[in-house]
Amino acid sequence: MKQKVITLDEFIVKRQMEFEFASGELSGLLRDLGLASKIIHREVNKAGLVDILGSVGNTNVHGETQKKLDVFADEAFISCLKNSGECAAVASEENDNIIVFEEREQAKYVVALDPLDGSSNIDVNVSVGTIFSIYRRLDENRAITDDDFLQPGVNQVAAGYIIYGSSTMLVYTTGHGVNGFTLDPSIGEFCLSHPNITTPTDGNIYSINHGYRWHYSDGVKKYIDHCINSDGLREKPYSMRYIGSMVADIHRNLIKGGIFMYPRSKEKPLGKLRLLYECNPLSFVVEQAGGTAINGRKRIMELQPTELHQTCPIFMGSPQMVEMLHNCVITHNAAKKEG
Ligand code: AHM
Ligand code: MG
Repeated sequence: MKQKVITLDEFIVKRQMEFEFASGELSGLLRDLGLASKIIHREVNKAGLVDILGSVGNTNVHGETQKKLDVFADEAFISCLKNSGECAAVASEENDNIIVFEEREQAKYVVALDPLDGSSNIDVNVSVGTIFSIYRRLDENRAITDDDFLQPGVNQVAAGYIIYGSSTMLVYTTGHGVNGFTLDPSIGEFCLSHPNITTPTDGNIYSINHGYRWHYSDGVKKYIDHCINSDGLREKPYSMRYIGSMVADIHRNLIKGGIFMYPRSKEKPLGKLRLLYECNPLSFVVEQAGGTAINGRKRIMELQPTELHQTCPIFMGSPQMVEMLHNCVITHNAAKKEG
């Protein structure tokens, strides 16, 4: 007998009832993020038609002006969050400063997001994603400032990602495990497809931009040597998989087991990936699935952010693999240097 389909909205409401004193605001916010992602899904799936229907900045056959997809995604999420009523302000990769919704100043939550991560992959039909992180404001009676966003990742009340891949999936956590929903485009609903995701404790995949290999720290180089089995500690090397869309790389490793790495390098001494809306939310998901996320030495979610767009080195995934990387960093890097 077929199982009953559980939609994202049904699941969120069901989960809300499991928490004492839950007032439904967070549930509303999650549903609105789900709605915005369906709009992005529709546009991402039309991306290949841009050449036929009109290129960026031009007017298409319907008389609509084409926008770059990352700008479109940014505007769609901000508009959905503004209308939601539960979000007081947004920090986005696309905007230098936070956007405060004056008319929502009583709302309890703020959202940090990367509306379209890996957007350079759009033109070549490779998976991209959205990443979101939700915090409670420090004080609802005080004007919103950057400080409401500059909270360590352990304070996140919910976080997740949407992957626009061979199918579109939304994966999120509120700190009680991780659940994944696949969009059924025929009914326009996210349906529970991956309940209680747990990541394997060990894996066979390492994901890193090998092109920068000689620019990484000694500890990371040692770990790469281990991955390719030049230390002879394993029977065979790990498989290297690197899409260049963080969401897609993390999603694959979460399900199959593996480690994702974006270390510091000579060109990028503080790494590339953004703490607030890339590293923290994905660390929350990975940890809730039983994985680990560190900057080489410290837990990502315990880092105290000081700037909205700050970056950090990141290593995340199956706990045994991250532990081995950590050992390499501790042993081979100069004192206090992270990854
Ligand atoms: P973006 O936010 O500008 O799209 O950049 C983030 C992306 C990640 O998705 C991916 O892991 C990384 O940049 C790839 O960078 P690189 O090409 O340096 O390996
Ligand atoms: Mg990004």
